Amino acid sequence: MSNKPLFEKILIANRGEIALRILRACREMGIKTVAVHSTADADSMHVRLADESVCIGPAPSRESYLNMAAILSAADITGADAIHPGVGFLSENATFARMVEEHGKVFIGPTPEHIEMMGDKITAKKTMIELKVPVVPGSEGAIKDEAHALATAEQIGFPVLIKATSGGGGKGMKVAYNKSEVSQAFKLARSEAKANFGNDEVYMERYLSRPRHIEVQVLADQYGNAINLGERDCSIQRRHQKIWEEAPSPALNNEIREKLGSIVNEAISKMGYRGVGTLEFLYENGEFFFMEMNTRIQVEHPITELVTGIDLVKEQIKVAAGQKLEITQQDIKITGHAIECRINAEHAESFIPSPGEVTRYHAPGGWGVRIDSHLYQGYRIPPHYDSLVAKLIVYGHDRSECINRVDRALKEYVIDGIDTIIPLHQRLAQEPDILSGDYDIHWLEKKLNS
Ligand code: MV4
Repeated sequence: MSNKPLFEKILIANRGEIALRILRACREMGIKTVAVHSTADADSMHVRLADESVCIGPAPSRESYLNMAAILSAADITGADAIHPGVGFLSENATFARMVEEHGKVFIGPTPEHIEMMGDKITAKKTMIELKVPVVPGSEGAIKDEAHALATAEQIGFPVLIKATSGGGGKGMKVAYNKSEVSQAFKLARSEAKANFGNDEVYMERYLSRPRHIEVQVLADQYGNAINLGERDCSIQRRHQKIWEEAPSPALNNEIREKLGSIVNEAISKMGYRGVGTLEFLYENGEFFFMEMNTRIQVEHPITELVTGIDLVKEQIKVAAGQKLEITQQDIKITGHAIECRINAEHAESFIPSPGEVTRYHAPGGWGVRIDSHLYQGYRIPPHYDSLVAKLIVYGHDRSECINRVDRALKEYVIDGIDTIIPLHQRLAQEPDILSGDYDIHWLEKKLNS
């Protein structure tokens, strides 16, 4: 075998369903696992199933899952040769990736340089322009002052959107519909950016009023081989939290999919990117505009796995170990349709978080149903973390079968003792606009307010 050996032991620097997802991939690859956990997660499923576990601190994330020194110590003590950061927490932290490398261990992700490059949204956009990826028309770089903001807005044309350079997730974003709103929007975006990211730099784009959020999954090795695994439509969201995701997007045809795919492959290969990644686009009136690139595995990765048959976490681990990608673009065939319903422990109407004990638990099953969840009967959901507690991921031979199966599986799902947003998903699976695929990024919020 010419390929490099895999890791012997991976430390999983995360919690909840994603820690379990990574653990399962490791087990199937014959790699030993180390779970790390806060005191609040001692009874967690990923801790129970891991070969070894280390408590890394108290409940607050800052002192545990974000505690770089504690995680590195846990890796040293257990002799782990690689660290998988999962999603959120330290997964896009270039400083952490660098520290892991300096410790002589492998960070399962891209290089710190690529994380940094994509973390700075102006640099990310400039990079994509050079690589011939279409971007939203906007300012060339940062907006320096109010006069610069006004001049740029008039050049771009209204409405315009001011965004934080270090942003993401919608924080530090302000729209201006006309000249008189520019200075206020600029000042607000600046102060929000400063408060949220410690960096008040902002830039400007033309504001797209009714786009879809379509993202492309990529996978690359360190030898310049880059492929894409098609797109996901993540337009059904609330307050920048995705709720329901689909693959493929109901809005695209094969011609436009392949055109976008080849642009993306070439860009990723030329960047020298290694690992899994996602390019986020806004799609409006048949046009794509690059927004941001995520340099991690994403929560919604399983829908891509179902329509391609490829285990993204295993591939991510293999390329991090320095292996050459064995899959080519010709091997990728998008077959059927997949939908992910994110089950949050929140009230389905008020969205008030609902931690506490799961008194009864029964997960759906049958053909085409996958559950990624760390829940079990008697588990106490701690109040300190993200409210995502399960993902219902459904496959169908076509979109219509997939939606009928989502509806059927939701009716089987029993989670008692806490509130979940299952009733919201039941509603979505019946909505005419969802059935026809006619929705954009504002659809859900409009629906909830009506
Ligand atoms: C935009 C946009 C409209 N026009 N950029 C939101 C989060 C950040 N990642 C980028 N976002 C947006 N950028 C232009 N030029 C609308 C959004 C946006 C959005 C994007 C994707 C998914 C949900 C969203 C909800 C509100 C606004």
